[in-house]
Amino acid sequence: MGRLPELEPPPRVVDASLLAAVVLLLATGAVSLVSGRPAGAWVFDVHAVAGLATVVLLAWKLRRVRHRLRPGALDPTRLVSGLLGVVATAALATGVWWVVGGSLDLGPWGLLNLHIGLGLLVPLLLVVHLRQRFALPTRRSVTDRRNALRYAALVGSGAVVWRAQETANDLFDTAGAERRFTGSREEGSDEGNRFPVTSWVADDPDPVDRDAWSLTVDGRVEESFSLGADAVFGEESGPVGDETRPTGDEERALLDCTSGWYSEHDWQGVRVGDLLDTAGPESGARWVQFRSVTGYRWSLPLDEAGDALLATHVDGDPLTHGHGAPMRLVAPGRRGFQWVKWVESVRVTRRREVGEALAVFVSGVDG
Ligand SMILES: Nc1nc2c(c(=O)[nH]1)N[C@H]1C(S)=C(S)[C@@H](COP(=O)(O)O)O[C@H]1N2
Ligand SMILES: [Mo]
Repeated sequence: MGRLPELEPPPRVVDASLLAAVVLLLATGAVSLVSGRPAGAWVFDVHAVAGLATVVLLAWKLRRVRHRLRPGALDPTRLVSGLLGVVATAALATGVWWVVGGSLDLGPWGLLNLHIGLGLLVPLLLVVHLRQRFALPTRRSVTDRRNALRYAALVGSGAVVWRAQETANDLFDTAGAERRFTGSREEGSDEGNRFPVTSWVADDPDPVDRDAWSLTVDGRVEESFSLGADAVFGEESGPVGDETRPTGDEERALLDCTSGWYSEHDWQGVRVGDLLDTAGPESGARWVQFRSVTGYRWSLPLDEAGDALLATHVDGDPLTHGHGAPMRLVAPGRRGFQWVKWVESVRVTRRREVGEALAVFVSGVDG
């Protein structure tokens, strides 16, 4: 470790920095889950550099307190602290592991989901830990110029390691090298339905009977209407899975799932803008909500919704059930969880429904 101890700020400053780092990591982590456009790439960079700086902070902290965490010395308070140390270490390790190309098969979840889960556990344990042990840093240590310099060095080395990692990943051509700025890796682009099926939580409906299905457009519109399978797929349409081509529109778009993969395709279907033009939104209408047969739903701002597509086909092949047949939302620039599958309703609203964020998490749980 050599000169590292000289870099080490006083204990309470380290502790306060860890708290600040956790807040920053949680905030950037949360925002990163809904960022899918390159303009938001900095959020991922801040998350990564803060994570690397936290590795050093946590190492200092654990070295300082390790004597309190000996098995013989444990009481309930220290147990929480010890658990927090383990969970925080695991959260950092899984993040780093992902970046260098690691992966993990946990049934429906993967390494990135584990990283997110561990990251969400940290604040829960931290709240308990802080109630037991919180102490503010002294005023002097906060204004001490040496501490400011130590910080610059810490964040600076985080940034350097972050850059070096990109070079190393490229050099050794690891799975980590093909990451998008969101951290996601490519899977099955331009290969029709051959990309991962991701229905998180419990959304797993029976195949939707296309002939009994219809798409309803209603809400704050001049004229509501429904389209049956005939109108969407054409009169001579057979069962789902045939080669009938859609008569409508095409859009190239990239689906980027927060579990760590992305896939880019040409999607065919019905432009949402055309549906909205037909229905005629009332003045004051601002959102469009897309709802699945399962209750899963998400809203897009009215203007943006016009450019979205309700896809029936991918790369010319009819969507499979797993990918949302007969119809799924294609929302360019939005993260995968907003691409609602098995859509049966398009509703124009004035306000966004508060419960939809919750529905995304619990939809399908009741069967
Ligand atoms: N109804 C419904 N739509 C859904 C989901 C779901 O669980 N239920 N999962 C979402 C998530 S998290 C992603 S990444 C994409 C995945 O689409 P795919 O299964 O076609 O790859 O669908 C989204 N749409
Ligand atoms: Mo996802």
